Parts: sequence; C-alpha cells; structure tokens
Amino acid sequence: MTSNKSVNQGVAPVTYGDGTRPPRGDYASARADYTCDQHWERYTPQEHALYQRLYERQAAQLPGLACEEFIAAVSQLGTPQEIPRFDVLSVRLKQATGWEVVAVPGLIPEEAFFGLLAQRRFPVTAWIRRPEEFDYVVEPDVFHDLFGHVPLLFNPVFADYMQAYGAGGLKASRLQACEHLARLYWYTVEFGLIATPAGLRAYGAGILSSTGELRHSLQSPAPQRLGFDVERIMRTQYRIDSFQGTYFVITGFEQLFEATAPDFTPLYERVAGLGELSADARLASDTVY
Ligand code: HBI
Ligand code: FE
Repeated sequence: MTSNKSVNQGVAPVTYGDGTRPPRGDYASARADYTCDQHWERYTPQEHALYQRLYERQAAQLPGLACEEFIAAVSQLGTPQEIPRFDVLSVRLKQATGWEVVAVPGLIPEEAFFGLLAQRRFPVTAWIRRPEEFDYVVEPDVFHDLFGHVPLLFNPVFADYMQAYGAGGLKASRLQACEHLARLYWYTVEFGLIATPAGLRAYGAGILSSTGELRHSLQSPAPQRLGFDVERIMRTQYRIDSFQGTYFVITGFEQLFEATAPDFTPLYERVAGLGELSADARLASDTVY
C-alpha cells in the first residue's frame, strides 16, 4: 500500500501579489483541487486558546459596527473555546444554504478558488497565525476565514452571490479578467460596507476579522466611502497589507447578487478601455457617503 505521500506530489504553493513573501502552509499534502485535510487533532491547546482570544476580542467589538446579518450568524461557528471542526460546521452550513467548508493549505490559485466557490465549497486555511501575529497577519489564516467569511455564508442571498461570483470567476479566467474580478471580491466580500437605517455597517470579512480596521473603516476620516459601482470597483487598485483608502457601500446584499447576474464580458471590455484608478482616487461621478 503506497502512502498518499508518495502518490500525491502535492500542488504548487501560492503567495500574494509580487511573491516576495514566502508561501505559508503545507502544500505538499494538498490534493489536485488544492483541498487538504484539516487534521483537527494536530491543533495544540495554545492554538485553540489563540483562536478563542481572537474570537472573543472581535465578538466584543461587533455591536454597532458589524451588520446585523453577520451578528445573527456568528454563533453558528459553535463554541469559541476551540477551533471548529470543519466537518461538523459543514453539516450546519449545508442545511442552511448548501455550502460547506473545505480545508486548504493557504492561498490557492484563482482558478482553483473560483472553482470551489462555484461548487459552494468555501476554502478555509487550516493553519492559525503565530501569537506574535495576534493583531495582524497578511495571509488569510483559519481565524480570518472562519470568523470573517463563514457567518455570512449562512445568509441565503449572500451565499447565492458567493456562488455566482465563483461561476463568474471561472468565465473570467478564460478572459484573463481575474484582476478585475479580484477587485470586485476585495471591495465587497473582503472590505465591503453596507448602508442601514442605523448608519454604515461592515460586512467584509477582512474588516470583520481585523481588530483595527473594523473601527477604522467606519469611523476614521482618512478613507473615503463611495457608492457601490461594479465598473468603478473593477478599475480601482487595492492594498493587501494596509488599511484601505476607499471602501465601497452597498444598499443590500441583493445589490451584490444582481451585479453578478449579467455576463461580465462587455463590462471587462469597457473596464479594460478605461484607465486604472489608485486606491484613493476620486471621480466626479462618485457617490460619496
Ligand atoms: N485563496 N485560500 C484562499 N483564500 C482566498 O481568499 C483567496 C485565495 N486565492 C485568490 C483569492 N482569494 C483572491 O485573488 C480572489 O479575489 C480570487
Ligand atoms: Fe478573505
């Protein structure tokens, strides 16, 4: 019986952006679709305790800053005292919106990422940050993916948007429009704000899982907050290792789903013809919040 180690050569590691940062995670044991086993039994008591501290600090900040849909769903993650077992969490999630959580070794190529989203399988990084990265880690770790992304996958409209985004992404990869689509993901799923009768609230996972950016995105005078506009977003660069210069505001999750309904091909062609915009650019046509 050959061990899967010898048969499975693993997959190529993936890093962010310019690739100057070393890859993080065990890509050698990942399958061809980049999924791997969570190995829940390998987490140490210190790692469970780190997860609990991250969870409790963020959960305390949510009222008045996170959107109600997120606050209502975050308890679906289960007890904060230990890193959730993905298979147990997936049973609950599948019942709610047909999604499941699958383990990945870290960042995965966009094609693989879109493919998993299109199948309603959300990739969650299996490793957790080091204690010295408590306040900030550049790459998504298990806390960012679980606490930031999974609660809204319990929301039917948002869950449908995420699947539509994945399906759109598969088409985009054939059109080499991944960068434009990555910007749409970045300015909605990762760093999106939503307008509510009580004021602006955060729904983006990158904001909700970050101790500093949750307040910054909603209360700091430094960034600008502009009305959601797919074409404007696809032209706008973003920053992977600092707070955003611009946040885009939706009026409801239906707006996201409707935005991904049409075929993006003509949109990509229009955007390709227009100039790129810096992360803090301002246009006269912008709706400013
Ligand atoms: N891989 N594991 C993981 N998690 C992500 O959020 C992720 C990724 N690869 C690519 C990516 N996000 C973004 O470029 C998306 O916009 C495609
Ligand atoms: Fe993320």
